[in-house]
Amino acid sequence: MVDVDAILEAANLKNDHVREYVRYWAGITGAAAIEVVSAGDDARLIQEALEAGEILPAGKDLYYSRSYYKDTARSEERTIVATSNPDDKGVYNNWYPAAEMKAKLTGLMTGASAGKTMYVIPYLMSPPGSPLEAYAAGVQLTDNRSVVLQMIRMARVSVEFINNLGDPTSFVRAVHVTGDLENLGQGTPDDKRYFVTVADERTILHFGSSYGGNALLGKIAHGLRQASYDGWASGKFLGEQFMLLGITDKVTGKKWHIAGGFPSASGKTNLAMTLSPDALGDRYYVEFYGDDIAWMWVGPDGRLYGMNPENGVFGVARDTNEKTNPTAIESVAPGTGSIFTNVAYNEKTHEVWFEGRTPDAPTDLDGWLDWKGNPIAARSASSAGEPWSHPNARFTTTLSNVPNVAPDYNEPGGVPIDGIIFGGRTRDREPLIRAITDVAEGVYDGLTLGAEATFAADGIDGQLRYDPMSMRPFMSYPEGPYAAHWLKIIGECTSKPIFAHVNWFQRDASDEHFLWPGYRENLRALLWLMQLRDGEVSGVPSPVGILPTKDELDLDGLDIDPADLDKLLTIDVERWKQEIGFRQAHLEQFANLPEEIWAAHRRAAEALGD
Ligand code: GTP
Ligand code: SPV
Ligand code: MN
Repeated sequence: MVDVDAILEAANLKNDHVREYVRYWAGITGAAAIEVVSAGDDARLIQEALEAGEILPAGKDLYYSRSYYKDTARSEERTIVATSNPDDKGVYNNWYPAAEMKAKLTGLMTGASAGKTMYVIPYLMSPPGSPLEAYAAGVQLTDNRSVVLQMIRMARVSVEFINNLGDPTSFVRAVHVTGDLENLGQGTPDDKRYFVTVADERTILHFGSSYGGNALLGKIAHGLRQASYDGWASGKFLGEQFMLLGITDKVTGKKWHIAGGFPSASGKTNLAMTLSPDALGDRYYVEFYGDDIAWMWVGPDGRLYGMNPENGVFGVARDTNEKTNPTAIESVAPGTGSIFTNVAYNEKTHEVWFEGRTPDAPTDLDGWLDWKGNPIAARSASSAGEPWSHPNARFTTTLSNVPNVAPDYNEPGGVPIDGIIFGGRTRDREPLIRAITDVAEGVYDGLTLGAEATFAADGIDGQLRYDPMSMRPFMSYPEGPYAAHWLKIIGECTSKPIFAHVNWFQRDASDEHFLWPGYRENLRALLWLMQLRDGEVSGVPSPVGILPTKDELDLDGLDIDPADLDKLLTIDVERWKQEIGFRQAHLEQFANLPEEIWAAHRRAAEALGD
């Protein structure tokens, strides 16, 4: 038997409630050893993981990890929100009774860490001193050392965050047990994986994965599912899958902050890390605050404030290169401690590669292994064209490695938000940008965000689906109350953010090319939005929002086909009429949707002439 108390005492873990929690789960999981970790343990843990072959060297202070080949993305069907109140059941939260799920997970976890070390990771999902700090503390238990290394990069990890809690019982209990990955029946009717957030008990129980999205519990389980539930239950804040960036106009000295929701693998990291297009670089400077999660609340001055609860970036690797995202390339440069997962790896040179890193794959195949660990050179003719890396391959790095991270990213007070944008992969219908000044219409737009699904979740790439506010996979409470909570929080602001819908992914129907060049050029649309907000441009009204005119959009230095630009700045009314019908059916699924949202829907339908 492990002497849990002696270990926790030696690690200076003082909080008795945390101790009791660790003792309880150590007993259930049957771990052979317990170790409390802090960020300062990283170098030693890296060394141990290298020696054990759990990670491989990928250059100076860079690492490579491979997850089991059936364990490479979030599983939406296996993800559950549980509470003791059946009224918490929504359309997307996959609700189950708490008692049933706790019994189920306790059963699955019993003895499942036998022979392994259980790491205790005390963490904080906010800058220290944040007004939301009370919702940010957590303790993840995990039996997987690679998960510890990723958590150290993604969250602030130290025992000090849980020793001096205002309420010593108020921390998220986040238990992760990897399970026997080769025998879990992933994707079969006999799937044994369960990823459960018991939201009204602030307890997270995840069994059966070591992939980041399922195993880094501070990130989406706490930072999104638990936080959005806490924000609603307390009435105090919004926890959303949003990026957060700052734009400074060096000429006027103005600084704006924009937050925005795009579904998984739809461009949040790329937008948050964006640089000015070259032609505008002398004037505008973009700062990175966050790329995946924002918690937002009303500040004492009546403005909406936001902060990134994370301490790192877990970004999509594919198509990341010096041209699309030089910031990301610098963030994972030698010396950064970054970890690459499920990309291709050269076991001789220790290089990594993924699709889009360079226009063509390396020509000398010597030493190259694909993401499953199979030699590329040994591929049969029929599999020669298969990708070298998994489409959801990722990199993990800390915020301090991001070259344009805002100097105040760690400030507890957060930053005032001037604009909220929604966007996703939409091949038709959605123009480059349409601005929305009415709050209910903005919330309605978020609720009807429709986009093509991506490889960030298992098995659904390319399907068109609604993804309200980009929260569909992370929704923790019913959609009607969710909409009402949004209206309440933004309604309390005396100075409100402007809303907009953006789309970088419209395609030409005949040859499929993207009409808009995307990436760094996206800043042009955001600048127009901020000018509209400040009354410097007025745009043109359309049935679904205000569109920029060609003259208002700063196109300096941009090479774009005039026909493409016309298409990007107009509304296809017939296509939108059809969309209104789809939206009607989408919204009808949600019980107790506030009347303001239905009114916004009717106004859109009327404006389109329906
Ligand atoms: P999650 O981490 O899953 O929440 O994803 P994300 O929203 O942060 O997406 P990310 O920025 O990582 O982008 C996902 C993919 O979209 C990457 O392969 C990008 O290269 C690609 N992408 C991002 N922005 C653009 C754009 O403006 N145009 C085009 N064509 N592709 C883009
Ligand atoms: C997403 O899928 O939206 C991510 C990556 O940000 S994961 O951590 O897998 O959720
Ligand atoms: Mn995400």
